[in-house]
Amino acid sequence: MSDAPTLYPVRPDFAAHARIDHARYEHLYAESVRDPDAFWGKVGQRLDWMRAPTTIRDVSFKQQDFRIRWYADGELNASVNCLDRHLATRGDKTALLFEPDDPSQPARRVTYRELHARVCRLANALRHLGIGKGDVVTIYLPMIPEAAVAMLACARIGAIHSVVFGGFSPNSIADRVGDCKSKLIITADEGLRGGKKIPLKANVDAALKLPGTNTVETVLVVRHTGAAVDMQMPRDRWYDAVVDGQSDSCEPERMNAEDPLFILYTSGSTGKPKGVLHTTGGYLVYVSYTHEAVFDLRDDDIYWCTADVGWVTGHSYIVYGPLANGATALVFEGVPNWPDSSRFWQVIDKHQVTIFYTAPTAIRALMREGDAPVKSTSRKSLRLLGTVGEPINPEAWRWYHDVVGDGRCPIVDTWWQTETGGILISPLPGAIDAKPGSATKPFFGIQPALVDANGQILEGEAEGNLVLLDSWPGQMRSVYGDHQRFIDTYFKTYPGMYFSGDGCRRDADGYYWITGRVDDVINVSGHRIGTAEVESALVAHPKVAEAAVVGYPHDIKGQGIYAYVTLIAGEQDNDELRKELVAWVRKEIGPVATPDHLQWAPGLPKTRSGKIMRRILRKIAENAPDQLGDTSTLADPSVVDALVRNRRQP
Ligand code: 6R9
Repeated sequence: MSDAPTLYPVRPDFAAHARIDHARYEHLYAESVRDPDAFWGKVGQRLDWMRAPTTIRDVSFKQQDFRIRWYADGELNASVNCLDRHLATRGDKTALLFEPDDPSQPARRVTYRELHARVCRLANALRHLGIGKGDVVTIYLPMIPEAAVAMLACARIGAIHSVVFGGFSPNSIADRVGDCKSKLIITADEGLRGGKKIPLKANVDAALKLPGTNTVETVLVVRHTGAAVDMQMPRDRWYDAVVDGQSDSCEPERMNAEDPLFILYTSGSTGKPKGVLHTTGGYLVYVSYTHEAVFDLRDDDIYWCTADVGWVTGHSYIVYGPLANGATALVFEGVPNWPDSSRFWQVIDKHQVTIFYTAPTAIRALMREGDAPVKSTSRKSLRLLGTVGEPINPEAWRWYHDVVGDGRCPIVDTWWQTETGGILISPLPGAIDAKPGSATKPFFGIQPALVDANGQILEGEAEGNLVLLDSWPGQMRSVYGDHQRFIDTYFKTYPGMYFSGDGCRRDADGYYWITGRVDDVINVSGHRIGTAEVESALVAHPKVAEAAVVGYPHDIKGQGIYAYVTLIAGEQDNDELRKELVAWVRKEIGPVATPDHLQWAPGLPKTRSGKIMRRILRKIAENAPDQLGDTSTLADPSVVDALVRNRRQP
């Protein structure tokens, strides 16, 4: 691998037809930071406004007069921008192309006209059920077209949606429903993934027995697998029954640009997951523009993003960005390795996918299966590949490029976050030479900087913490119900700057290389898990006295979850209890948070003030006991020896 190229220049054949070439990128970037009002004013015109904005940018990251407002006097409706405005020109174009979990079941196409009608029917039904502007609707659905229908129906009537990933447990649903005081939940009887059934309705039932969830008046249930489920009348209603008979036109709510569009819960370094709040105008401008520019979108593209709508990638780059752009987006219910590890590539051939956007963890898992499952398919339709969710290691990047893309397709490695709404750092495929493992250069209007621990901005080649010096339209606006937490979490560490929580290096060419989280967030297969969440799940078990959780390098998942557990006095550790605790965390949070390794810890390394020294625990988990560093400030240095002796052997 040592002689493998480190630079993949823009392909001239790609650049020749690309929307943005190198010169145009440089020109537009300079303009976007010199005069953001003019730049974003112009970009904002890509949407249909009910009232065109006259103010574009109104931002201060300073504590005293903190505000983030974009297009603040504009009015629009997101569903109108994703649906109605396409009807005249693209009514019969496929909006959503649904590929079910089971490949023997037929794929389904939903045209823009049908999607519009389905969204209107559900929107009318929701209004009929008493849902209106500002109410919160929780969506807990599998990857089926109804997920997009539900999101857009909320947008149509000004309700705020909160999508909860189908892999979360009843406890996690209850936490999220309780936090945002949801009035209605849209779910399905069951989900399907890799041939396995996921009891979505039963999970909702269990969640609604938990305290704090009594705001929920109605549960709409999509009949998906046809499984028998408990229906508790009058709370539970079949989706079909309430939607059938509704009119397929629905007057859209006039929304202010800064009215909330959705909440999405994400893990941070402390406490419970926070409800990241995105608003309507700036978000939609930003996701539609980045989707078009980064993926060099053309009208005849078949675009496939493999994310789940339960994560921000599904919100921005399956639903809102692509549909605002009138694109055809593939919605895939299944998994990469079922019925076999050729599934992704078979789906690409079946639907003639041209743009494919997935996560490094999937690439690494499939790479491990060798080239044959890829080579048995054509993939000739592909013209562009993308990745998101975590740093991609150069080996996986090259395999993706050489084997999946046959050396023919550029790769866009897109860095962004739930909080950023859309892509902030990424190559534009016709403009920026790629380097495997680097997200390369900032998007228009994005001003990244690296700072040291004291907040000093580092110039030139440097490594530090990644901050953003100025706002962009897709930026989150608040933590739902706790605006101060928003300011404290993101703007206090380095006053006047947005702190991403990521570490990053900038090379001599000005390319950005994200090195991973520098806070107590673990990135497991591209899913963010707060160490504090796993710890509080563990200590909720009656036999656990204390727990400390860290991330460690994992070949496929990027990072794995390593839990150190101290039992209460008198409890005996054994393999059975270990399994029980792992299952307990799965049940408390969901399968995404399953610890990969659980080590018994008679004691945890703590400072004299009682703070757990995670630095040491991370080194032990990494199997690097020779790099523990200074342990002299520990209250009891001897606990470290015991942990080192009993550490995981890779
Ligand atoms: C979109 C999304 C955000 C965190 C982020 C960073 C990591 C995402 C990345 C990447 C390196 C990339 N991350 N994309 N790291 N290269 N291309 O994933 O949002 O779930 O909020 O995660 O993911 O650590 O801070 P989210």
